[in-house]
Amino acid sequence: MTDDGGDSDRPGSATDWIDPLERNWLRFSIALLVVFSLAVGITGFVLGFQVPGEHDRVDPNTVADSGPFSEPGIQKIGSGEYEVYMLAKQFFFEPREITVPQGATVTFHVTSTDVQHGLKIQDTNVNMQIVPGHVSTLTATFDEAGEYPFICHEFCGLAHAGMFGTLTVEPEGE
Ligand SMILES: [Cu+2]
Repeated sequence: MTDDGGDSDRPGSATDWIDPLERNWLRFSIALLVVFSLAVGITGFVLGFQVPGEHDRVDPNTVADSGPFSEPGIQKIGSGEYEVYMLAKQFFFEPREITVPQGATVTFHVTSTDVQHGLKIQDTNVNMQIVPGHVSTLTATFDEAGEYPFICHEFCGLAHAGMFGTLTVEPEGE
């Protein structure tokens, strides 16, 4: 057997034998990784964009029996600030009608008592998965009066299509 360790066709530098096109694609790929890592890092830790929180763990079998989820609905917690505790279950939201005044900042706490659901409130940043055992939390501000339909966007069974509701933002001064 011959020893091919001293291949005389290869120049000395470790990268010289890489095709220039391939080398440029490698550089491009590494640059993309750096850009994406920075984008994720900056949006997540500097701008505070976070996926819906999963910090609150609950028992889906008992969550509706006591605590805030036993009386789902909206509560005022400060000037212009509201909190909504909402249950998603086959096949409706509780509450399915929510009314807030214009300019209200609303924090939604949503959990499921059965299977996985979703909550998407049209024209807002509220779009989350509702996983049994977790409380999903997200805050939105409603500056424009009108009706904001919300739907379950995670197929949850036969009557999934009927799982919707409405958030109404009442104009100021009414
Ligand atoms: Cu559904």
